[in-house]
Amino acid sequence: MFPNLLLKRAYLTPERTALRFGEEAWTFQQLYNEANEFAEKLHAKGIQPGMRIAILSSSNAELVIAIHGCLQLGCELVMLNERLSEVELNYQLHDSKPNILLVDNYEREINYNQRFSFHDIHNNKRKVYAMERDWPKSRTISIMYTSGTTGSPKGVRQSLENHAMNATGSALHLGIHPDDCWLCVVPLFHISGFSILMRSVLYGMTVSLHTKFDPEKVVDEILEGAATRMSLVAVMLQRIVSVLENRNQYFPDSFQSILVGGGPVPLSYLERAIERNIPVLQTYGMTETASQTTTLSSEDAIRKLGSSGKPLFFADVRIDGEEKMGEICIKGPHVTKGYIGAAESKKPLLNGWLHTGDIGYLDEEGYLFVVDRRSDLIISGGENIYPAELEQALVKHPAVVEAGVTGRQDDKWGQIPIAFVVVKELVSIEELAAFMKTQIASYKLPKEYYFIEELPRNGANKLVRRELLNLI
Ligand code: S0N
Ligand code: AMP
Ligand code: MG
Ligand code: MG
Ligand code: MG
Repeated sequence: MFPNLLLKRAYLTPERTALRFGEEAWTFQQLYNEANEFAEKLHAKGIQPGMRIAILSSSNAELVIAIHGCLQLGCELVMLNERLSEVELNYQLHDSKPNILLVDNYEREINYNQRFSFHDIHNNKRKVYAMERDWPKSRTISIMYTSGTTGSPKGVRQSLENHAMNATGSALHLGIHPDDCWLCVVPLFHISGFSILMRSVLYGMTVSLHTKFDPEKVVDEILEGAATRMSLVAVMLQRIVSVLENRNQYFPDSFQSILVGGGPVPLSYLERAIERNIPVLQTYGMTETASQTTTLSSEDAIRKLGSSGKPLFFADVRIDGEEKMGEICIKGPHVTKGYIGAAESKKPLLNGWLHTGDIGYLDEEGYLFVVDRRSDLIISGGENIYPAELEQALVKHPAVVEAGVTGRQDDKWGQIPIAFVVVKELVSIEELAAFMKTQIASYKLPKEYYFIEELPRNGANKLVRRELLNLI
């Protein structure tokens, strides 16, 4: 058993600031009180411990209270990506079958038979529930969907042990200071953001939460000395560095570190960041590992530029294959125990190791270099796009017989998806694009379409996506 995280934290450091959002702030005691109230009101709606709750919300204080409220009641969370299309969200709801769906506002275009807004819950009466002082380590805290090579996203379970051991390994690596404040501009529905909330309750650390990523605001807050840590993807780092360059400013020495991950980080971004006194630490992590697995240390930041560092204390990494370079495999208490829904029977581990599909190598000193991503995965601005998902959506159009999608390098997003279609009747690009808009989140939409005679296939008749770009 582990302690009830927020209860324990509110007992240890009740007066410390837990959360800042806009002009408002909450101590850990206040956060606990509001979370407990939310839990009682949920309970009065008939929600019982052990139930599953899906949440669709942008990052705001109400979401943080709702997350902790659901956890206090003993429920598990399905964190929905608010950028997804209705079709994609319906798939995840159908797959996870939550007892209720919570939304931050009524305008959300998503229906569910048991749907409540945060407001509905706040307006409800209270009903006392049996608060648990200890939580089983194996308890599922969160479920996040991550796409697979087959095209259907899988719901990944992140247990209490996964989160707690990850946050502990992170702290052993980065160190913690009582005055630390972690700026959260990455989404709470991704593990990049959710892990910040977990670190906060385990460390007694303040989170400064922003709804929208605004690099100017981020720089202002850091120059005021109001935040000491942050998590970013490469695109966001680039925007922050550009602001500093334009204003000819530098990060203050009091700022501790930025974790940069979620996809490859161009060396030039890292160099420009260091130039602006930004302590950047490249990190390699994923949904299946409740965030970080390896992270560079500040003392190695320059000497090992481009490396994602060494495994955190409890984590282990090995390279599978005959050569120096091969598939990155991960072991440790932060690795998921498995999936839910349609993917429930899929075993995440092979002989105790998570096979990531990512390609990399460990140098002679044991530092990880991630060289290539898992098969065919396109990462645009830190968001994953699986070609198979777009291909399946494209062929749903009556004119499309076959489709192939691949990624192309892009200065703005890192990579962008490009679509190739074989059609049986005349159809315009505009029509295809409009159709795709009804199926797929806008950040995933193909940026270009090409009509081709046939898809490049190998001897086994399998689509060879990397040959698609040669066709244009
Ligand atoms: C980069 C972000 C902030 C861009 O969003 P922005 O600028 O706010 O855009 P919007 O105003 O919302 O939309 C404007 C138009 O741009 C399109 N768009 C938005 N995002 C993208 C995108 N990524 N790619 C392509 N287009 C995009 C919109 O669709 C809109 O277009 P129209 O008008 O046509 O609709 C935003 O994308 C963002 O927040 N990205 C980061 C997401 C993230 O956190 N990813 C990480 C996921 N991975 C993990 O969590 C595992 C790794 C991990 O844990 C980690 C990662 C990083 C750091 C630390 C860790 C850790 O281990 O702790
Ligand atoms: P997600 O599936 O959203 O959890 O994202 C995890 C994936 O992002 C990994 O499997 C990698 O493909 C990629 N990724 C994460 N960190 C890095 C990194 N430091 N360098 C390169 N790719 C990364
Ligand atoms: Mg994924
Ligand atoms: Mg996004
Ligand atoms: Mg069709």
